[in-house]
Amino acid sequence: MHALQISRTIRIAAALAVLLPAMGVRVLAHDNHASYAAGEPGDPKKPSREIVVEMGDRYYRPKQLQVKRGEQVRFVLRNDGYEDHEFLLDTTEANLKHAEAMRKNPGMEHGEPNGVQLAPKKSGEILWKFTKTGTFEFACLIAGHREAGMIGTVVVK
Ligand SMILES: [Cu+2]
Repeated sequence: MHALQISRTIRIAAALAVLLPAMGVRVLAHDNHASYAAGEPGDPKKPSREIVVEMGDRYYRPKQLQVKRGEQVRFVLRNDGYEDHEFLLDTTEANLKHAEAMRKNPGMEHGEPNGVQLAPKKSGEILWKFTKTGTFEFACLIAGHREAGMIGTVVVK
């Protein structure tokens, strides 16, 4: 493709990325979430196990978790760092794809039930039901953070 066409395509994609979510449409990096790889959003009426994950500047604690298939988990996330951080629960492939989309579109916001972004000293929750066995990943996809160690795993047995 011609360089001018490429830059035009990127501009159109960026404009759509801003407009479509406002209309309630999932686009770009989010269209691969039609069914969530790591399970499904939890049901607040059902019991859940609480797991507290502390987020600091470029780390999670704990960074390795084990759950049983079918288990519902209430993740309580606390950002104890001095920077914004996020927690996105997915497969490694999906997180890498998502990170790439964020590099192209800095400031991109997430509205997915499998993730939360937190300002310093804030906390948040995710209610998640693990319906599939396997190894999943939680990561912070703000540029450079995952690479610097903001990554952890959930093993579902
Ligand atoms: Cu981070």
